[in-house]
Amino acid sequence: MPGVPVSRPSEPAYAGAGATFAKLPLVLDPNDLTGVDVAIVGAPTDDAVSYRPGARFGPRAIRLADVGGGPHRPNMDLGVNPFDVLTVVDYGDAEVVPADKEATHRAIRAIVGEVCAGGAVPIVLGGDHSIAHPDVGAVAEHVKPEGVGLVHFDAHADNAAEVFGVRLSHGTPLRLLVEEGSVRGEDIVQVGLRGYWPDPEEFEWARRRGFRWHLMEEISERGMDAVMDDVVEAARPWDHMFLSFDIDVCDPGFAPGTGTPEPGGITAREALRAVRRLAWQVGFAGMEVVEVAPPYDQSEITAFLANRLVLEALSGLALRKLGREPRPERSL
Ligand SMILES: [Mn+2]
Repeated sequence: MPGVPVSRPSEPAYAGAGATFAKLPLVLDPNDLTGVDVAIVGAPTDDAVSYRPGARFGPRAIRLADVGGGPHRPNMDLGVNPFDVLTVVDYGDAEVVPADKEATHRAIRAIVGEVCAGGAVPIVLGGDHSIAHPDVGAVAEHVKPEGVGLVHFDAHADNAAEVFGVRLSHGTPLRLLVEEGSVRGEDIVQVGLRGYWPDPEEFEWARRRGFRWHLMEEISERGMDAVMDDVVEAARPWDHMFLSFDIDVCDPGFAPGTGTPEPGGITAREALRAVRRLAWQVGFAGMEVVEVAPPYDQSEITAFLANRLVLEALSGLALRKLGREPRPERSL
């Protein structure tokens, strides 16, 4: 097992000095990524938000939202313990520079690139959504000349040219990724959009570039499973998928701890099921969970949900690696 253990084996979740995800071993040296399947990486930055700050505290809160004592998590819906199947480590945080978005994004791009170069799949804990530009960009750079498609869960389309006149914002990462050629618009599928932002011109821009999106209204009409059928079908032909999960796609009742909440979103159950299914049926080359802002959280509701989204993703990837169907723990 690569890395340094951060706890004694019998410690419960609330004990111990180590604060890695699921008490996973800590790896800080890229040479120690050999043989690692998935590396958890923190991107603790919120300098690019347009409303309430606080997502810089997201990675720490997501790591600590844990009721188990370590990496033993048999998923009862899939019948797999991801940590038995995958070698997973916590690769620490990007070396962010407070108040310097450009330097912070360079650091995020570098650390995600290191994970990819080491042969591991990065799961990035945000951080505001501006980090999608460097983290998706790093994965896209790594898989070249193959392409990467993006499944993007969010209340907001994040496709604006600028927000309050600012180009490097948490509302612009998709525009930046498409314009620089990291992702083609036709390889982007968005889920859960709703509310009053962005403007029709931004949607028109996205339409012209072949973006597909499923409004929350469509989810209400057709149901989440039917919409996810379409998402899986759209993503399967891609060379690689990046799964971008903005926690504000969930209803603020399920995810109050976020900077720009938008009422009327998907439930925690729908979110967990969607991520589990995508990881299992499509697989991914990278993932991020962004916009968890602990200062607005209540009873760690949002942090726990984000933590479990990562566990569902790992469980789905593990089942995919085993190449078998789910074996749910049903009674007879
Ligand atoms: Mn977003």
